[in-house]
Amino acid sequence: MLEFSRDGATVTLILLLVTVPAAASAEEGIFTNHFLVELHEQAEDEAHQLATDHGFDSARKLPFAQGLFHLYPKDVTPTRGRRSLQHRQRLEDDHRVKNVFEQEGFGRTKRGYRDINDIDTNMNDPLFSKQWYLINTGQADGTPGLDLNVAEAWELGYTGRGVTIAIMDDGIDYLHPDLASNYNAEASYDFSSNDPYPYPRYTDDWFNSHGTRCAGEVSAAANNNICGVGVAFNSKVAGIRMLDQPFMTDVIEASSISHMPQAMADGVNKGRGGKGSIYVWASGDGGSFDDCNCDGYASSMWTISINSAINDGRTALYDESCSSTLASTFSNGRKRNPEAGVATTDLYGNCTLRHSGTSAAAPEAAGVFALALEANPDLTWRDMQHLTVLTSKRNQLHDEVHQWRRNGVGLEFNHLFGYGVLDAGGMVKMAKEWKAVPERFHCVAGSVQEPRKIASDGKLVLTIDSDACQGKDNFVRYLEHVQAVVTVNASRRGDLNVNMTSPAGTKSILLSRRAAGQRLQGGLRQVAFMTTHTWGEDPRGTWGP
Ligand SMILES: *[C@@H]1O[C@H](CO)[C@@H](O)[C@H](O)[C@H]1NC(C)=O
Ligand SMILES: *[C@@H]1O[C@H](CO)[C@@H](O)[C@H](O)[C@H]1NC(C)=O
Ligand SMILES: CC(=O)N[C@H]1CO[C@H](CO)[C@@H](O)[C@@H]1O
Ligand SMILES: [Ca+2]
Ligand SMILES: [Ca+2]
Repeated sequence: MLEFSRDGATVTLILLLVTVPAAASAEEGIFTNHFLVELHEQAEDEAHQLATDHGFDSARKLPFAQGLFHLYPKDVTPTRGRRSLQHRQRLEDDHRVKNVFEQEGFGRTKRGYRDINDIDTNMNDPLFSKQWYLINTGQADGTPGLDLNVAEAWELGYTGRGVTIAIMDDGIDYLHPDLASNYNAEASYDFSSNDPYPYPRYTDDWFNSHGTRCAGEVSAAANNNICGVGVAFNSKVAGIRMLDQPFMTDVIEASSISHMPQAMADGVNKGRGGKGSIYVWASGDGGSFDDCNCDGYASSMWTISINSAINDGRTALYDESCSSTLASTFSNGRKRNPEAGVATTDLYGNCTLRHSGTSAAAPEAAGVFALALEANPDLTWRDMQHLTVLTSKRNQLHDEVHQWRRNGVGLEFNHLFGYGVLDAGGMVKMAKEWKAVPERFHCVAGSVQEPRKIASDGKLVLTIDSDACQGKDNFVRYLEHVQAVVTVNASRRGDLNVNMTSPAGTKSILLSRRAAGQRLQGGLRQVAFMTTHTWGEDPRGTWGP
């Protein structure tokens, strides 16, 4: 079955199964000026008038956000920079407009190549200027402007106050002078040794430094002359020690995940007084031969799965790609520049410049979400995903394999980076005004149950016509997540490639052919593959390969 969810939804299936390797293409996507504009009035005719007045072709109302419209450009000639700046300015000056959110992110050049010293928050922390992922001025051979845009959120007064982020990892050095003041002991626990003190176990090689490094990215204190500054430097951080054992047991994993709230789906529904715990997951470090849709946590609807980019906008060599990734943050640089890593706190009161991996990227996202939660504590786990989809940006991210595309409601996405790099400033601004999305519905869109054979050319095409449960209580008007539940008999599952195209024409690669899978014998039984690419689309119509 293929399932979607949102104002209802779960559809089912399509599948194109191929045993032929996919050829990589390295085409450049087209850059056009698309804007999300928030109007004071909800009226659609006013939005169309606005579009016409400013030389856009049309405006489309986004079904899941009040007063938000997508303005489409008239021509599709690739353009960059200047024109978009003028457009933005003119839109911002229009009395009908409340807010402008530029999709590609080049609007941020407006901010200019701001000198780190210009920022009001004049940090005295010695590693602050090396934290290019916070403010990228081109340090360590990086691309200026390619960062989390935290400065804008900080300037608006959001620093994570009142929000606790739990790091589920190998423990936290909670005595670290840059972490101690932000440590939330009550929310912390050690599931590896069953006590309330998740201090990392000592090894000669400092192997258990990971959680401490992640904690600093989120919550390292600001302006204390120690190490650097966390994304949400006034947030609290809790340690959940669970990763330091020879093997992970289901019990440890389930109880760690549900610490404070309950097991993951449960936590999503019941955590934070019903608003839902927000789980951030790293897409994985398996590299291009792995597919993160095969990681049950990354591909879960309940987690926000985050991939990583390096400091010049390229993919990291260890990045996996998949259709369930929602957005991206940053890990280290690819060049051997000793300062291109992620600067953060390290074990025993030390600092490091060398943290890396997609698991270095996920905590940055958690920090950005903490800023958004401070701006609007009422955000549900679904609101957070909507905000991520709407405000993340392509910026200068570059994927040599997969093109950037637009889905049926005009949102730009990429198979590896999701909807792009998180933009903390954009996120807190939208969060502040955000009205909770309506109730979530779940609809089984249809299914193909009788066994079908993959043809001799290695392909099988399945289609499903769906009414998205129209006429029923669970009618899905627009999509959030879509899941395809697939069962395939095969001798090697690594040979399988499953693609799916939505009625609006958005293509998702649900499973790519993987070298890593070559070893894997057997097929797939009831595996749920998820895509986020069709976010906001009307699910009615034909789902195909
Ligand atoms: C699936 O999509 C990918 C990326 O567009 C493409 O390379 C591959 O050929 C597709 N597979 C099939 C069977 O069409
Ligand atoms: C697929 O594999 C399962 C388990 O090996 C087997 O029971 C089933 O009969 C197979 N189905 C087909 C259509 O070959
Ligand atoms: C590698 C490194 O910097 N180690 C230092 C960590 O902190 C301890 C205690 O402050 C120092 O003694 C180490 O030299
Ligand atoms: Ca302990
Ligand atoms: Ca500090």
